[in-house]
Amino acid sequence: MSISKTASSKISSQYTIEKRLQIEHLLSPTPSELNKLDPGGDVVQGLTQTPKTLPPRYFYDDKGSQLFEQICELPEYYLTRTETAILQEYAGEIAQMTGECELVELGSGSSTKTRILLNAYQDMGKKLSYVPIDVSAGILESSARELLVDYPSLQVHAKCSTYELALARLSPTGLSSRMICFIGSTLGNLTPEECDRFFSQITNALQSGEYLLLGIDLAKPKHLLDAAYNDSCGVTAAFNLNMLEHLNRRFEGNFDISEFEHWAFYNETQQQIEMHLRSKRSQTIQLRALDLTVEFSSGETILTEISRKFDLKTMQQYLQTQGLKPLQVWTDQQQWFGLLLCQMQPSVS
Ligand code: AVJ
Repeated sequence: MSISKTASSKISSQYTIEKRLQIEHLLSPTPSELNKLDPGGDVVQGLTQTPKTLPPRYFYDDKGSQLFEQICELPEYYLTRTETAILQEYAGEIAQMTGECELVELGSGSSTKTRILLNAYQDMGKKLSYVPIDVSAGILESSARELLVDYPSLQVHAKCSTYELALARLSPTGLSSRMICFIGSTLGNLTPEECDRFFSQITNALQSGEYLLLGIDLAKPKHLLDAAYNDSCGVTAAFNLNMLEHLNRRFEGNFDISEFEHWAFYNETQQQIEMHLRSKRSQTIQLRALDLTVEFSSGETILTEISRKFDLKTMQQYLQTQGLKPLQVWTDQQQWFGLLLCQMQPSVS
């Protein structure tokens, strides 16, 4: 019977999970070592400048990653749903175009969308090798284990790391090619300057002929964007405020999250969502591990995230200037989200 067969093959694959799983910690998981490797210099820098800012990667402790998963399910947050639908429709085409390749995913989170790609490569009888990269150790390990149960031939080499560190440390792939997947429009979190730096890290990590799969959120009417970042259940607000709890734990801080509020809006001129935490009153906070004292005036804000909204044509031209040739662009009927497959060009020297 096919049901019991599937069940028994899942059970037997459990024994091979440890053999097929490798987890590398490039960010130290223990706080004492963390101070050496990850001193929070970016936090000090962001909180001592005017206006104050914090890097969006501090959203993603284990709780923040869970809150983000909840955001993806919100009716107002169309991004995940739309990109998933595009992937479902075109994953076969993507696998067809690249042939066998190792999938490297930046910001893998729950790896839910990645399954669509893995299915496509599996259906074509290709070898499956996956390198998930995420700053949240909890979600990285639990998703890797779930994948290994469901894909009995999959090899996973996970890296708990920032993108920068992981890209600089990619080991050579055993497969014919490699595709870096940067989906979910995380690119939107980068300023244009950070974007240039990021693409030079990508193109350094890729060999000529290898691939980048890029998912980007597209510009659209303001009311849709404002709603997507101000959901009626308050999940986005909780996600934003959780960054302060994460900093409290990580750097011995004393932020009181009831003294801050979520504030997000679409800046049409800059074509970006700007998400802030606003201080409800004047207050002083401390981050003892960073030896940092920060004064807030009433109403003062911390910019925690920008989320840029792109244009497909401009993005293709930009990628070309970065040495990445757009091979194919896919979008949904409403043109809300875009997926681009690019190929690393030989370097002209
Ligand atoms: C994961 C960066 C794509 O910008 O939409 C969701 C994060 N912030 N709601 C985004 C986020 C607020 C998300 N990205």
